[in-house]
Amino acid sequence: MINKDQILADLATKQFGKNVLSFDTIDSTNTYAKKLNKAEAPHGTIIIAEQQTDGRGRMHRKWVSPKDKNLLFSVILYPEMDIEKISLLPFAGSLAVADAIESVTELSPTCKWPNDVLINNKKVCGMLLETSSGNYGIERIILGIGLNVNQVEFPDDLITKATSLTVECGLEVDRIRLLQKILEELENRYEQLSRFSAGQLLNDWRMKALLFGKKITVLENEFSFTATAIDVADDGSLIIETEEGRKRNIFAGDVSLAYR
Ligand code: BT5
Repeated sequence: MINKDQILADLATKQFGKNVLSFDTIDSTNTYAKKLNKAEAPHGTIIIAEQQTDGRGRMHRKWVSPKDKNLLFSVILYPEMDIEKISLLPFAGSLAVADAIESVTELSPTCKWPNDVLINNKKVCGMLLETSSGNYGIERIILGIGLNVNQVEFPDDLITKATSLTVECGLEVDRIRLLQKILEELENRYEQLSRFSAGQLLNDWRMKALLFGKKITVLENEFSFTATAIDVADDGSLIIETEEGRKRNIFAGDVSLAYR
């Protein structure tokens, strides 16, 4: 089981990952994180598990992952930034994961709006951000990350759309080193977002995004339509052009999206 000492050895962060709660089996690292107060789980705390019995995706979807193979963790954040920047945290997250993969392996991942990481057009990582509000707006964010690392077999319904690092590079990947790198990249991106204008982060994300100019299928309220992805706006929404030539912005909480 991945433990705290392994993670802390050589971890080059200030806060991220310095407090670790690690489990063999848990329902969901995000669900567990929600039950903790700030004293138990300060900013940068991570909850990590080898297996989840109720791993969650967005919009009540499931995240499935075999035991001992992948990375399943949540980072607890008490963000001191305004709401506009908070809504860009998925970009910080996916960029951090993509950069970490690139530096630990020879692979070249891409980012899919809003918060997936793909390799060869298959999903290798997904993120679930959950917020809780206090008297002064958003108080806490739980950033849940599921990354397929050393998984070789996939259930039938995922075979065509999911992959792992080991499938793509043919080697077993050191999960500890990768986790440390993700935490380091994530802390750097988090600081970049809180200190500087969001443009820098979005520009870096654009460089890793394959989407622009591509035809996509947008599923909105059970209604699907075809459009072309144009760009990501400063608020993190996706600018699309419909087949009728109308430009509009779509928001991550409202839609699902597939490449065509
Ligand atoms: C996500 O949702 O991609 C968010 C996944 C977040 C998982 C982490 S694990 C640690 C933390 N604790 C949790 O309980 N969750 C977080 P979404 O975009 O809705 O994608 C979900 C869809 O991805 C599913 O409906 C499947 O089609 C697909 N999927 C499920 N498991 C997968 C896997 N291991 N690899 C690739 N795709 C998967």
